[in-house]
Amino acid sequence: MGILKDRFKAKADAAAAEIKEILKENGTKKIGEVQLSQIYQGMRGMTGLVTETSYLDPQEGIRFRGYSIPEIQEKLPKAKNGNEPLPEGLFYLILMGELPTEEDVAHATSIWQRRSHVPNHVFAAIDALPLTAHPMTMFVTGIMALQTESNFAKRYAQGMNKKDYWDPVFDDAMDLIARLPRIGAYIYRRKYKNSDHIQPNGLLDWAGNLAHMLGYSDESFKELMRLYMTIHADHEGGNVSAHTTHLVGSALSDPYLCLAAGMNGLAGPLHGLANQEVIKWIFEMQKELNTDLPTKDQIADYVQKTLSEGKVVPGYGHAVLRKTDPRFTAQMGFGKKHMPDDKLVQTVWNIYEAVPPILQSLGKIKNPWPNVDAHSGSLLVHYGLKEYEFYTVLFGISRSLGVMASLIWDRVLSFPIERPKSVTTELVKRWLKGEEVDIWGE
Ligand code: AMX
Repeated sequence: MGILKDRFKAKADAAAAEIKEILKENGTKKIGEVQLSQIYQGMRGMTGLVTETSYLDPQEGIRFRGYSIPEIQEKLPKAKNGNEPLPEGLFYLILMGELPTEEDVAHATSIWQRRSHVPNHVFAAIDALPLTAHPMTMFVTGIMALQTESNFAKRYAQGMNKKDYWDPVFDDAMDLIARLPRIGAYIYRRKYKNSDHIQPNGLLDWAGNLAHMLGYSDESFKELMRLYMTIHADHEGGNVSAHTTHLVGSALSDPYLCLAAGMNGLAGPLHGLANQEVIKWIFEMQKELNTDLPTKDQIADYVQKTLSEGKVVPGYGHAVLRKTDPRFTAQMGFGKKHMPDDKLVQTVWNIYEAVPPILQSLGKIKNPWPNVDAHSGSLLVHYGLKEYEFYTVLFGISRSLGVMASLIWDRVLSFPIERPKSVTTELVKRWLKGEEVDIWGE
């Protein structure tokens, strides 16, 4: 652990000095204007955050420290005999800002293997919920129960120097990431497999072990988990799960409290829950049309029906992206390689042809193209993981990599408590009339 932490601190000190210099010279420069409509409409297009780990280009999609999805697929180390990137490598890349060696990735794997023990009271807390509880409710409960283990909370209570905050945050982040696969798999086996739990295999990589504990021994399912955990990890800082984790962290809430908060945001249907909504929507379409391979015309009619009922087409659209999500394309590549004849996967591809022109024709949707969630469920169903309510937990385990890496950076850079100004419509009306009002909160 020491090596990674020391290396990180050296990088962070250099970055902090550089930022200080940038701000000294340029701190008063304007980076944009805020229009009245933006504060009513989700602050879309308003730059308000610094997130070091990744940047989302509206046309190209996500870049992790400058590397696109095809690039990380090529450059990140793989498991022995595997072809997909190991999420340990992605974590190293976004945390450290440079590509890891095979050795760096093996080191991260061994840290997470060593730190993966989940105390019994966490399982007891999950068990206290009825089986009918949503898996995301169980997941957040598990994370909250695990908060008893927070190094940051303990050291803060003892009294610590501000300069040291990042150190226990780093440890908490590593502990949390190490333990989440066990918690996720426990929830899955409890809810869907009669609590027939599978003990971790201490020799497997992080995502491979998750696959094993879920109960899927197929090598290509392990590969899917590696790809899945890598591509869902981070999507710059403004999305609901990342922004929430960052916001809560700015109050110096410990990483467990922050991640639980972020995961509650991920559980919303416009964000991470969309992956379950996509498969639910396709299953309902198959049932209604009485076929497991609807034609493109049938799909088009079904989309029109969904829209006429005032619902969104799940898996399509994005607040920032304006092209097909490269995370969708990466999963399509996996499907073409491992299961090209799967009818559900083919249906996802047919939906990809049918939906964009319809959404485009409405004229109001800024991005008619598929996002990550349009594809993920179909690959899981192929291996037998049909219990779609569980899907967002998988997204959450992966997302922990990005939001925890960012939280470590937030603390090492001493970002202050986040507190944007808000106004009332009453104040806006008075401002529009030309009255002297404190609209800027200065
Ligand atoms: N189906 C139907 N209508 C859609 C739509 C879709 N897939 N995507 C956007 N719209 C509608 C919006 O609801 C909005 O309608 P309104 O003006 O009547 O309120 C209008 O088009 C304009 O929206 P927008 O500016 O294009 O999108 P946004 O930035 O407000 O929202 C998102 C982005 C993702 C919430 C939206 O596209 C959506 O609801 N998609 C479906 C849910 C989904 O797939 N979410 C997952 C996103 C990825 C992730 O976080 N995991």
